Amino acid sequence: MPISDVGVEGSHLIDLPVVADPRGDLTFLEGQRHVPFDIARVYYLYNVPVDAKRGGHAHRDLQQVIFALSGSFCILLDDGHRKAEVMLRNPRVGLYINRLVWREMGLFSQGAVCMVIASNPYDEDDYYRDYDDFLAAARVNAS
Ligand code: T46
Repeated sequence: MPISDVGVEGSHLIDLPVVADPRGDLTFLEGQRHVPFDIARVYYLYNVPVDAKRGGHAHRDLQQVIFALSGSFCILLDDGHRKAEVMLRNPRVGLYINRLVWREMGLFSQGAVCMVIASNPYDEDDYYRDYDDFLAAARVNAS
């Protein structure tokens, strides 16, 4: 399971296995094996307009791995000190996002499908939706 750092606190790309077959490729993932947490939730974005912006928040505790199952989109990451832009377009490559990382998503291609594997159930109290609140928390965390 090769991984590559993207330059923002803890975030990295995860390369999943593929079982190639003339009938079509098969990729799989397991919690604590291919993603570094027990999987509590899966959700996906689809029917996304090409000019849509999603994200615009960070999480207090949640860890996620994001995949472009179809098409492509761009994710801007920000840990309060460093920023990185990652384009996802390969369904076997996921982006792990650690807790306390601000993210913004855009540049969705027509028909893009974004699947997210998450470490916790949905909890609105886990969100920082205000950038300044996030920055304050990220700086306390880093000190
Ligand atoms: C991220 C990107 C990729 C739920 O009720 N349950 C859920 O599991 C989720 C994820 C959302 N919701 C509700 C909460 C909001 O009323 O759906 C609405 C939109 O949720 P959110 O603002 O989280 O949507 P996105 O697409 O901006 O962000 C989501 C993830 O939350 C986020 O962590 O990285 O997808």
